[in-house]
Amino acid sequence: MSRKKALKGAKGASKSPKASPCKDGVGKSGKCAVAASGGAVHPSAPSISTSGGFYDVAFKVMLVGDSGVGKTCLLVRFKDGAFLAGSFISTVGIDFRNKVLNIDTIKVKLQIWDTAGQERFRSVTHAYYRDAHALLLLYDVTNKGSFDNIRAWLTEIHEYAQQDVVVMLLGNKADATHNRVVKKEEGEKLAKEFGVPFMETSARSGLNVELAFSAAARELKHRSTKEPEESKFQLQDYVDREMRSASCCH
Ligand SMILES: Nc1nc2c(ncn2[C@@H]2O[C@H](COP(=O)(O)OP(=O)(O)O)[C@@H](O)[C@H]2O)c(=O)[nH]1
Ligand SMILES: [Mg+2]
Repeated sequence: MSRKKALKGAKGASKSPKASPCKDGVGKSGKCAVAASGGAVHPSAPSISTSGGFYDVAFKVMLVGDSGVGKTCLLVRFKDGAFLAGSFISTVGIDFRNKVLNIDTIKVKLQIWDTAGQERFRSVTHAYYRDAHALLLLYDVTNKGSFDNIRAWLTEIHEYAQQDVVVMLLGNKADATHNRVVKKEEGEKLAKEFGVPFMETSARSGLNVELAFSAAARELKHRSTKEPEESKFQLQDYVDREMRSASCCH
């Protein structure tokens, strides 16, 4: 029996954004038989490979935010568990990586799209918003400008993404205590104002990197499998609980 069949009875992500059906490994409902591997792709001609592992549901997650906030480093940390220091990893256009997470008994494949924040890539990025199930919006706690631009990013997301896209605000580079110019409370306040979950992360130390992606995956999985009578999964509550339990015991 295929992993897909194991999810028999799931309702489908009826509230999820409408992704194009399966053309790059993630279907409208988040479920698709094709597992694409990572690699640079051209917007109009995604490179497809079937070398990915088994999974039950798949979702598109996009990393967005100003250039230099650490989107690529966050993705590399999550995918490979490493930190790439220096500026030699600048993103050109759009790139993606896959990772399968075990959420409860379900295998959730995240197809994570790394974008370049530069103005010249914006029009390309916009086209991808529509298909995204989740957006991780980053700013850099050592760069006030990147924080100030979050409002503009949220406006843009509102304009181009699906209405029910999962959005999380991440204050990255939390390790850089000496250079910090944006307080954690400021991030919390802004997130509250826009009604999105928030956490600080560090691609350098690994702080909350797994949590950011797994919380998004959990929310998406919950949406795609829930029965109507099931209680709503509370993303921020989950994040707070996980952070409390991590800080209590390590
Ligand atoms: N201290 C610190 N530096 C980071 C972190 N994440 C990224 N950087 C650095 O910030 C710069 C930009 O990172 P990059 O991932 O290329 O940003 P992007 O343009 O958003 O993809 C690089 O020099 C990284 O080494 C982090 O969590 N902590
Ligand atoms: Mg980049």
